[in-house]
Amino acid sequence: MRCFVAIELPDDVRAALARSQASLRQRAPRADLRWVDAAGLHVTLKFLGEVAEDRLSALTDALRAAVAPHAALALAVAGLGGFPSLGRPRVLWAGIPTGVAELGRLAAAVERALAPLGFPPESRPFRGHVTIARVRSPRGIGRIAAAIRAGGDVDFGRWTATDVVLFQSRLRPSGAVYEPLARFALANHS
Ligand code: 2AM
Repeated sequence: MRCFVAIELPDDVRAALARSQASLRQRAPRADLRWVDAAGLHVTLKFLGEVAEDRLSALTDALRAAVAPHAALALAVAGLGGFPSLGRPRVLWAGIPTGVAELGRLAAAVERALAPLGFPPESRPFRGHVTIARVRSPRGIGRIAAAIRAGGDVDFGRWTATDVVLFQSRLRPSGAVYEPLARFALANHS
């Protein structure tokens, strides 16, 4: 099964992001984007790819141990941008301006714990973000970029993340559907 490790967003943050997606879509109706369904918006910590079912218990044990020493995370989502750039984006994202260092340490701990299980570390540095759309082709992207630039630094809200989730990603013709397989509590000290 195809899996990844992520932090879920609370309903109000997902709703604020969904409003922003709808407004961008309205301003650039011809843009060739695949919008991430609001229910599936998340902060990826580590993409695992294919995981054999008989490796799941080793994986969950390693994740539980890696996550447990880290404190609950005060996070915020604000601002929109594009990877690799807003001028020529492949992905549109919402940023994480608060809790970046802690989130990076958590992602690094997850990577270290999973490397011995055969999940290779990323070559690129971790940049916490919420993917809101994937670009299919550059058609109409200029208007999206202009709308994002004109919109300024939109605030989508803040919350304290108390756990990390192992998700299964099922690829459907209508887009990926994400199902939580296991949750790992962050420590409740601050
Ligand atoms: P993203 O948010 O940066 O796009 C589930 O597919 C999650 O895993 C996505 O949110 C995606 O992160 C992340 N991911 C990282 N590498 C991936 C890859 N090679 N294929 C699919 N998803 C990947």
